[in-house]
Amino acid sequence: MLRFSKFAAAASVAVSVMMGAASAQTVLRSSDTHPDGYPTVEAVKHFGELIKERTEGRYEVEVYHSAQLGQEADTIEQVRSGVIDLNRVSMAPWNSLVPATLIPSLPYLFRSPEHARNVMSGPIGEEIAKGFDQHGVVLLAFYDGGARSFYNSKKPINTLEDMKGLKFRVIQSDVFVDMVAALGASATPMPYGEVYSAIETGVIDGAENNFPSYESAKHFEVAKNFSLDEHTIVPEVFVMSKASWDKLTPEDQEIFKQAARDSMEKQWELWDARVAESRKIVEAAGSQITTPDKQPFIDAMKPVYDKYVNTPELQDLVKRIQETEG
Ligand code: GTR
Repeated sequence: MLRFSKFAAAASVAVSVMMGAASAQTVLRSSDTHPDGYPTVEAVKHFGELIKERTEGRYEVEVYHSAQLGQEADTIEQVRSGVIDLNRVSMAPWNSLVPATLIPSLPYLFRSPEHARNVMSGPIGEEIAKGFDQHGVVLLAFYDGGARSFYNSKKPINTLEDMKGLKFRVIQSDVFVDMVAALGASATPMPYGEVYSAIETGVIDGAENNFPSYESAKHFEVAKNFSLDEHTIVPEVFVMSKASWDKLTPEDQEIFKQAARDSMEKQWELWDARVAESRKIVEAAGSQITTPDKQPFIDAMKPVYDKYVNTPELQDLVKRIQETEG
């Protein structure tokens, strides 16, 4: 199999290698910020195995995990411009580009991870996926991003009051900045890869994420107070560059779509197992998990909804999500 250095990877799109006389093999490059073994990385690898099998070896995928190709904001630009073929990132960094992605990023919108899965894998997910088309990518699948909660190095959070004055790193999205402000804390948008040292050196007091990220990025080593406020469930997105997509035959596009759907189910399975495993690891390492009453947090989010759910279309989308089972 063909392997690329980081530099070669950045310099070209898919590389075709002649395999024998008739068939060409194309290796598609995919980015992920998480380390090898993380559920999203494994789900994209599974997608790669499926397309390899279903195209009889004409396509395969090489996953560049651990942010080898850059931080999320950079890799989004790379996939949009066709420098890389595939990318798995959070939905939140798309908020300023694709307005409909703002809605699933809203705090306390989804009632549970199951609710989020039902919405994102159904007709509403398809509708939101269309919003990506005009930005140089095709949405292949939404994965489960789990519930995000706050953690910090200073003190346990038992009530909303405890949030006052703390400084949290957030994803580069205005909704996140406003959400943290509405809770009485302050937000510093920053790339994921810088969070550990920013907490360690006291530039920020903490961050917010799900158990698998808190564990795999080792943030638990520097921020032991984890409050299970579960303020938001942000779906993960798996996209393909439009430039690479357009090179596929309609038959291959169908194979890719189906493989992406199959990889979503695989990711759900891996996700559930990893959430439980990560929680065990951080608890064993001494993380203190508190469970604040969520109602005051939910009530505090009203200004965020007023600001972002500001058209009849978006209001209708929120309503339809709330009415979806789960
Ligand atoms: C994780 C997500 C990553 C990244 C990270 C972050 O939960 O899987 O794609 O967005 O959060 O907070 O930057």
